[in-house]
Amino acid sequence: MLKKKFCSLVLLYLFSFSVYFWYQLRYSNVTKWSRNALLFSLKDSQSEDGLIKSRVDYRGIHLESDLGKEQLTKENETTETKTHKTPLVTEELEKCPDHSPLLVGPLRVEFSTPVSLDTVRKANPGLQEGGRYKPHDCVALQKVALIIPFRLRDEHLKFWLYYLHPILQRQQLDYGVYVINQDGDNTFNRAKLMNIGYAEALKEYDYDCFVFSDVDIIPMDDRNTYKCFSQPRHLSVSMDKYGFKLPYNQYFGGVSSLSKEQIMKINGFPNNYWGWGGEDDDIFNRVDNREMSISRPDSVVGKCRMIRHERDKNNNDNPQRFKRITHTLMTMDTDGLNSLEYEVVAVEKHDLFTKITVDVGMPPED
Ligand SMILES: [Mn+2]
Repeated sequence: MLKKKFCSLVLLYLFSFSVYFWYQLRYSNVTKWSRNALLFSLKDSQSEDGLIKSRVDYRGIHLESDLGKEQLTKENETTETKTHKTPLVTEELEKCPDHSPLLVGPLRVEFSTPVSLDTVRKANPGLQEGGRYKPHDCVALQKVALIIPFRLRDEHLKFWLYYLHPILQRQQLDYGVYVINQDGDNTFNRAKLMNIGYAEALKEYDYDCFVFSDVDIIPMDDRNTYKCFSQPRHLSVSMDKYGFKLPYNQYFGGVSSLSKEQIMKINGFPNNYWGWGGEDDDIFNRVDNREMSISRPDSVVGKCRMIRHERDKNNNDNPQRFKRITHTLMTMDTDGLNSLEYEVVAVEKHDLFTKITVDVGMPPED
């Protein structure tokens, strides 16, 4: 009898203990925390989009510092259900700030040791195919296409990619890199390649800003933002080649940026400057003729280096350039984007850039 009583007492005790234990397990904060953590980490590994991941991270940090633990659990729960219902874009990301907090200022730029594309790939894991990038924790203020007129300068292009990709990412731009490669070995036509880069990039994405850069110019300060301004911008203002100053006041060569609207206003660039020189002065005249001015960074932020090289084959001085630049006002409405003719030979999507090879034709004989 006594033994039976003892047995049921033990059973009762065991039962109540397990109920208590179950209750603890179900409702204690600590357990819930780790449960949520587990759920989120599962979701992270499932989601292809970086969006959810950063949102959850952000929430975690924000709530941890601002709210009590109880609210934290609550908030986490609402996020959990929200992300469950609409697994992708849940809430809109905020705009990136006017001045990126990621900038570091002056940079060391040198060309003595060659770099490999593999090195550049490893240093820039956030890039998408074709040399595309956008910040994952904020919405970029501008969508920038970087246009590089190109022919047979692979070594220079490696340096450009090596230095520019990290800079452009720190500048929090939504960007794509387009190498516009002139096919064949006829006379080079830089400005026409720039027109083609503009047209081809727009076929791919809704870019609102275009930065035109020579392949051999590297900025020495990441505060020199490769974006567009209220006026057309000249970015390579103090080059080592010219003793870190402008060669002349109207100089618009090297690296420049123009918004889509600014490019439309000037009918793009001239198509008939064959060979070296003059086309940048023609572009300056176009901007000037449309009552726009050139904006520039100061000479400290605007420092940049040019890779030294021999003059390319089939890019001799254009003897017509002096005469042509005196006629810009007469030619700009009929020579430009509205008269652009070319043929795309190949489009290659590389990891670090999009290469578009084009047939630009030949200079007219006269
Ligand atoms: Mn050069």
